[in-house]
Amino acid sequence: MRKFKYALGAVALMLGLQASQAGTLDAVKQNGVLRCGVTTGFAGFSAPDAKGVWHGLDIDMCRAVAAAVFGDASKFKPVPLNSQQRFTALQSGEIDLLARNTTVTQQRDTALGAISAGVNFYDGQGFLVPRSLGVKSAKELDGASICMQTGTSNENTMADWARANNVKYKPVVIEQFNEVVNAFAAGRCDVFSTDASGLASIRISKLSSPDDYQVLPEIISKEPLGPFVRQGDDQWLNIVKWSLQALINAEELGVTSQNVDEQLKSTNPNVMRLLGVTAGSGKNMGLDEKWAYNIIKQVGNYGESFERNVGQGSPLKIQRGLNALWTNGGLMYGLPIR
Ligand SMILES: N[C@@H](CCC(=O)N[C@@H](CS)C(=O)NCC(=O)O)C(=O)O
Repeated sequence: MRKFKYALGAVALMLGLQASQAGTLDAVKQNGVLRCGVTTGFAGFSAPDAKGVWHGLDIDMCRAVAAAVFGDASKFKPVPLNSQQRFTALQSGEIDLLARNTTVTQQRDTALGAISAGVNFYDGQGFLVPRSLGVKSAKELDGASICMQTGTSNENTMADWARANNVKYKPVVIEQFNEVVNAFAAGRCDVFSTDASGLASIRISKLSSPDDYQVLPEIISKEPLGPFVRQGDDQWLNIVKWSLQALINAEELGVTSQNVDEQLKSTNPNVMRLLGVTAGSGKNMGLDEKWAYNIIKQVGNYGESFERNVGQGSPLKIQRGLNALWTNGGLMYGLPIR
């Protein structure tokens, strides 16, 4: 029994070491595809269309990294994961990148073998209720049953907020996304609580009559969502981090999927560095100098991706709000590529 336990420990340690070792870029290249952890299907962020092709703001993160690494945004494989499964999949090496409405928290960044590579959507936790409940504010939720998904930051945030506001509630916590949505739609709980982006997506894409539901005005937390990688591979962390920064910088500089070829002639030093006309940034990460050019040409800039997937060009119609560029009063601020 004891021997067995030691053997098990040794295997776990080996797996841990393997998972935390550097060399993700080489492994991804060798596989010929980026394995990207996404949701099980969450419209606007990561969901398959009728033909089985995945789209969304988070899918564009997978596509951007695939474009940076392979020069081909299509070279990624979506790996659907529910909230509970996502960090284990990253730790075990099943995925190379987690791009799935995941909140950056100190605990996740330190204790789970994962590390954040930036924020691609600033969000906050909110509440979705049927209009028939007749509730106008979260403060009126005393005694309500609240649906949430297992393994989300939403469970703890809800408990903290309820305690602070003297609201008693009954948590209904379910592991599978579709099951929790169905429980809510069937009235097995009064309220759905998760990130506001999630509520907008659920309301539009999962409920048969969206107008029968409303999102309450209270946002009770900060939920900065973004991509994560495994700890222990700084080169790979940089590739994911700077792929996101390239999307944001392109929007700041007015470089789009439509004008990127024209912009190759730009004399603006920032554009020249972004597009690899002035070399350096690619070599520093072990990538082709056209890494960011390929991202912008195939994925577009952050604003294009936002509008197409979750903004005005999408059914969700989410306002830019906190996700506007800093020059427009938002928090999106491209770290300098130089
Ligand atoms: N941002 C929160 C919540 C993210 C989350 O997992 N939300 C659920 C509820 S909307 C979800 O995306 N589920 C989709 C799935 O499991 O496939 C977190 O990081 O814990």
